[in-house]
Parts: sequence; C-alpha cells; structure tokens
Amino acid sequence: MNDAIARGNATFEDRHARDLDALSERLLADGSDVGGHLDGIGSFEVAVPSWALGTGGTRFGRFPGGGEPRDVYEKLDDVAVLQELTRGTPRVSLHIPWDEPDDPEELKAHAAGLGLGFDAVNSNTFQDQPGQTLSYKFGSLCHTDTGVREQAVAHNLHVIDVGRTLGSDSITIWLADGSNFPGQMHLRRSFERTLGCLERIYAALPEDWRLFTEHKPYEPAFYATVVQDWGSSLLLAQALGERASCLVDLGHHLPDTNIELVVARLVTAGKLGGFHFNDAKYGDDDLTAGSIRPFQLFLVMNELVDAGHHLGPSFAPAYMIDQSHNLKDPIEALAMTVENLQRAWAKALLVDRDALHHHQEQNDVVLAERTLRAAYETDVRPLVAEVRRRKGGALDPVSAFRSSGYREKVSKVRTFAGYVPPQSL
Ligand code: LRH
Ligand code: MN
Repeated sequence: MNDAIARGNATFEDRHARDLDALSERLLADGSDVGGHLDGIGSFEVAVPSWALGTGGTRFGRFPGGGEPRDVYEKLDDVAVLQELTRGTPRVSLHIPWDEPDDPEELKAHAAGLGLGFDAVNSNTFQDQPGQTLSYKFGSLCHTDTGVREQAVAHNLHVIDVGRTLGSDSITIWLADGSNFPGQMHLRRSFERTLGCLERIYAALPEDWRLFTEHKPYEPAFYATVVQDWGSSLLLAQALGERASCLVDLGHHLPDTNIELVVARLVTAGKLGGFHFNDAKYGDDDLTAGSIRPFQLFLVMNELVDAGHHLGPSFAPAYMIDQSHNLKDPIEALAMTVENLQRAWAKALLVDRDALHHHQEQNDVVLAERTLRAAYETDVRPLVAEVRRRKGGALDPVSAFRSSGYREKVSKVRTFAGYVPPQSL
C-alpha cells in the first residue's frame, strides 16, 4: 500500500502544496493558528466496526463484492490498509459472536503486528445463536423469563472477558428488546428488568472499563423499544453509575431530530460516552457518514469541539463508525467516511469560539450564525490531507486504494468457499 500512497502523493503534491499555501495564508490573515489546527485534526481518531468490512445487505438482498474478508483476521488486514491510507483508524470495534476469535490472545498479537488495537466490544442478544438454549424472540435483558435474562447477562459477561483479553476497555450494549403491538409488553416493568440486568453487568465491569448504552427508536421492534431514546439511555446510565454513559448512533433518531442538541444535553449530564458515526435519509440507513447531512455532522462535531474546549482532556468520548456497505467497496466507503469525519472535525476546530460566544451573549443572531457558517464553508481539504501526508498517509485515500489493486489482489486469494457473512446484515 505504501507504494500506491507514495505514487498518489507524488501525483497530487504540487496542487496540494498550492492549495495548502493559499488556505494557510487566508487562515493566518484571519488570525488562525494553522499549526494548532493541524495538531487538532491529527488528534481525531475513529474506530472501525468489524462488521462493516464485508458487503452489507438488507432483507431484500445482498450483492457481495469480490475479495470479502472470510474471517476476523482478514478483517483486521483490511483495517490496517485503511489505517495506512487515512492514519485515523488505529482501533477496531468487534461484535461478538459475529467476530468472536477462537484465540483472543492470537488475535491480539495479529492486531499488534498490524499496529492496531481494540475499541469497545459489542454484545449481541438480538439474535439466537445455533445451540442457544433460550430464545431472544421476546427480548433479552427485559425478558419476562428469568432464565432468558440470566442467559443474556452471561453473554455480556463473556463479551467483557473476550474484550479484556484483547485489551479493550469498554462494552457497547445495544438492545433490540421491544414490542410490536400496544399491550404486548409492560412499558415500565420491561425497562426496570433491563436496568436490573445492566446493574449486574455493570457490577462485573473491570475497574477501568466503561459501559455504553445505545438508544434506537425502532427496528426490529416496531411499536415500543425498551431503550428507545436518549432519555431512556440517560436514565439507565445515571442509575448505573459513573462508568456508564450513553452512545449516540447518528442513525438512531427520528426524522428531523436535532441530534446536536441531544449531544449537548448528554454533555451537560456528563454522560456522553461515544458515537456510532454514519448517515441516514430516512431510518437507520447506516450510510457513509457525511454523505447525506454534512451540515448536521459539522454541528455535532461543533458541540464536541466546544465541549472539549470547556471540559479539557477528561472529555474523551469513544468515536466509532457503524455502517453497512451494501453497494460501495467497504474499504473505499470507510476511507470516504474517515475523510468526511476528519473534515467535519477540522471545520469545527476553525470556529472562532470567542467571537461566537460574544455574538451569542449579545444575541446578535446574524453575526453568531455567520461566525459558525464561516467555519463550515471553509474548504479544509488541504489541511486534512496535509495531516494525513505528515503521518505517512495518502493525500487522496480512495484513489491510492484503487491504484494499489489491493481488492483485485485479495479477490484472488480470498475464495468464497468458507466465507460466512454476518447473519443479519
Ligand atoms: C443497531 C446497531 C448497533 C449494532 C448493530 C450492528 O442498529 O446500530 O450498534 O450492534 O447496529
Ligand atoms: Mn450502532
């Protein structure tokens, strides 16, 4: 991959240098600290979901591309390629049992050899596994049957064990638990049983670990979801304790929800634990982050940079991607995602916070809005590309990946025989 990156960078370096000089000159004229911005952009890292390296699909079909990773080892190989290209994805978030390693120590060594680590692990009590004793058809941690709840708690403790061996320090718990019809499920008892089970999982957390609760308004439940919204997630995180916090999946909000406001509320509550970045037009579409609502992504990043400004280094949410690549090559889609996230972050860093604060306090609506938009409308691509270049990455990750012929190469060795796609995606 390094050759393709070097070739690509050589092709673009003159134009890049011109663009960077022009932008730096303008930012300096505006009194901006270009060096500081480059450092700030370089500090942004995002974890890659293990379940997004194969081709995703829907209930209507899946159209696998060539060279799909056949196991978690090949998925790590693909994440390493992404890290070489973008220099922004040094960690992987595993989903258990989809990507449960036979030998976690061996997988940890494989990852270390690739310069990768592990971010939050994800449990799965939204599917019945082969040989599973009790079904999650009517829920897991909320289930009316103690045996099912016990089974689900045991699974989460197992996921923590695997994560501990891999060097992870957090678990994300998303629950499909809910109902399809009014009257089917008691809305308070189901929530209280869920909290009771989460308390047992929280009590078993290793001392330096965090637990993230992830809300979602619907799907697969189509009437009520136990952890339906940020309020339900916050109630759980507050009841559990200081190492529990809320994970915001951008796709888990009803149309036109002001997600940046949800983020601001969770920051105020001291309970913003992490993100699943993606984008959506309608439902939980799991599309490329920044591909549909780039301004919303900027406004979310603006809340994060502003919070970091006030709270300092203790404010460290876990940034992760959660997408399903039904049509794009997964590595190209993830490269575009990382670029879009780096750009939204870079634009948020450009916001003149003192000026914005002043205009807000003066209720100068026009100047406040203009100050925010000025950052959003700045083409930060040269800055973001320069950060990648300085870290040994690609000025243009997608074209470097294409010119590397990586997908063609792995397509020859990764024969389909033996490839088991994730069951739901
Ligand atoms: C649920 C969700 C959750 C994961 C799954 C793959 O929609 O966002 O975060 O467990 O996708
Ligand atoms: Mn998610």
